[in-house]
Amino acid sequence: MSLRNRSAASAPGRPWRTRAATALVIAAALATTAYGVTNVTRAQASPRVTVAAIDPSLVAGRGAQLGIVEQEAENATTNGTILPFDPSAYTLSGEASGRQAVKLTPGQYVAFKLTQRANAITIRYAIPDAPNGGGIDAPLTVGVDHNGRENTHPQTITLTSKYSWLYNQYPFTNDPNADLLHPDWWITECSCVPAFTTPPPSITKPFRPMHFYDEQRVQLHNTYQAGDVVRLTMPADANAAWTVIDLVDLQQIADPAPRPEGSVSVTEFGADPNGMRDSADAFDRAMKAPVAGGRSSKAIRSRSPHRRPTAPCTRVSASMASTPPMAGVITCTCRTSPSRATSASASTPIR
Ligand SMILES: [Ca+2]
Repeated sequence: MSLRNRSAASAPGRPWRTRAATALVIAAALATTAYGVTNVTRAQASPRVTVAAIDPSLVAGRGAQLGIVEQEAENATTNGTILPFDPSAYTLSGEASGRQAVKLTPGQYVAFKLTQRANAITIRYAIPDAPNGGGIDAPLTVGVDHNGRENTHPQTITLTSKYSWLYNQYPFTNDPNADLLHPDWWITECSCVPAFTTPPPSITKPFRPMHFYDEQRVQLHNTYQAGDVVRLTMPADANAAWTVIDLVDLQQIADPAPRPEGSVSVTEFGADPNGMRDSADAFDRAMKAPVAGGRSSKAIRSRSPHRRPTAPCTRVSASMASTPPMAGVITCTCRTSPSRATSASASTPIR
């Protein structure tokens, strides 16, 4: 805008300098907020849906349609700290979608306004590692602002860093206190080969922390509508020093699929329907059932009346559905003739 236009655009009695100064103050305030000041509530004027942190219009028609609405935490409402944009390696921002995230301390929250109905949420988060590696568990409260009431039906979930946090050089380690795994490798930190450098360079520990984020899926108490607000709060008495929220995926998940007649359920073999306990042995026991002439063999015969197995199942596999409530899927491959194999699957919800 030229000076002339600036003058013309100014309101009577309010020179453009004043307006410009006001704009600068507002811009400065926004910039301060955007680049991370704690205890400043960042209000979400309107929910901003993105795909991998970019405008959905830029990827329209590309990729699978998963029925997921994604919002970045840095665009949501929060009284935590918005981590500044930073693409640097080995930083929480650098590994975050959009290279930004929200850092909460105990008592702080980040809140996402729904743009369409949803009954489930996937949370991408990071929490600190244990001092000597191995991860920690920490709580996070998931509630919904609904019908004018804040944080209705809160449920406290357990986040974990047991499956995140790697350090050092390939093939990496979970030990933040480890020395260089390959001191005879050239590294960028000193632009040298430490083992062949005199005096030896000082290497900061933990060396190259990475792989900070994990995800957790949560089924909400109800189906909520556009305008309702999903609020993630770090409990005031949380044991972790901080919790970083990168993004959430909101979705309306279907009811559990009906259990196929004659199928087996992995829960009958001890699988944990909440996904909190290792259920691998239960899946193994369920998969062995067809070989032992169990009910899933009947299912295969009933589903394939013209492909009656002439021999027991020779190979089985199992998988979990990607959305809650998780469904265990058992797939058996049976030989129907010496030269031909067919497959059948038994799928059942395990909630
Ligand atoms: Ca993010």
